[in-house]
Amino acid sequence: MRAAPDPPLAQAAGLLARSRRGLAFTGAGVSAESGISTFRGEGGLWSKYDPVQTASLAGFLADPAVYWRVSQDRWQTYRRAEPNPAHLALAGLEATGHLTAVVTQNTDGLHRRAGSRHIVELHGEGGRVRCLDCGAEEPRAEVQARLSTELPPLCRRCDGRHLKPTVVFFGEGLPAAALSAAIELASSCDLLLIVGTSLTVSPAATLPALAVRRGVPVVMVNPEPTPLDSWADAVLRGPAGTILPALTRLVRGRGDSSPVL
Ligand code: BJW
Ligand code: ZN
Repeated sequence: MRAAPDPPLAQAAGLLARSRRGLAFTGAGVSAESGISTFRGEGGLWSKYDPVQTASLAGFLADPAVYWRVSQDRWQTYRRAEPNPAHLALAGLEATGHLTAVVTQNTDGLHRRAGSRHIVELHGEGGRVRCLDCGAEEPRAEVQARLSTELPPLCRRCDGRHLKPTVVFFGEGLPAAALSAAIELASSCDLLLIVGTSLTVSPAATLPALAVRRGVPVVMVNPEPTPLDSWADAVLRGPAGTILPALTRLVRGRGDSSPVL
């Protein structure tokens, strides 16, 4: 006899099955099972490196080489990483019409590689580098290739030391178009699926309130407690790579263990 599904999982599946404008909001935890470390918590990037030096505009301007030393390795990890079952499940839920978009704080590009189509990248994307002095842009891959001999890398146009990936640091504004798209989506969704974020960084962390205050159902997927758990209609405590495929199977009305995609 097949075991009855876990009640929060079944509840979340029911909510998702009924939604027509579901929105996923993701953070570093969705990529943890792809081998990319999160920022906070045990084993997180900032248990090893100072966030002021490696993720703030002030720290970067003070000494770009410190940032690039850390970023050199992290970029290699991004390049080697593959989308995991959580990314694939979200792409599948979009393809079947249960989600309309993914708003992500991640800069690793894995949602796109998994097949999600409507993606809003709130904290920019890691694939390009821009000179803060003259505005010249080049692909990250080209800058990465010269890091072994040039640290910090220098701008090819103005020779300046302030080449910075187009990811958003503390103290920088978010890309205006992405922020307004995210606000619009969070203000019009009929379900919010929050996955793998500690909800500690603003303004991203304020987006769920736009759904919560309209009484829209919230499903939380995270192995650890978050500040919004008490507002969630279903809290699914566990790794996204296990929970989201299981959720997808239930949404599709197949309570078995066949592959999601
Ligand atoms: C799993 C899992 C598994 C693990 N499955 N889950 C004081 C009060 C309030 C705000 C401020 C303040 N002082 C300053 C601010 C503003 C500041 C801010 O919010 N600071 C707070 C931290 C205090 N914000 C900013 O500066 C933002 N800009 C801004 O406000 O601009 C104003 C402005 C306007 C005009 C001109 C100038 C300024 C910018 C924020 C940029 C954030 N950038 C970073 C670095 C990007 C670099 C890169 O990607 O390379 O973005 S910081 C870092 O945190 C990164 C992330 O996107 C972001 C969010 O983290 P996330 O995704 O939640 O990850 P974690 O590690 O925190 O959590 C992972 C979660 O996954 C955990 O819950 C785990 O349990 C879970 N998990 N395994 C599912 N298998
Ligand atoms: Zn330049």
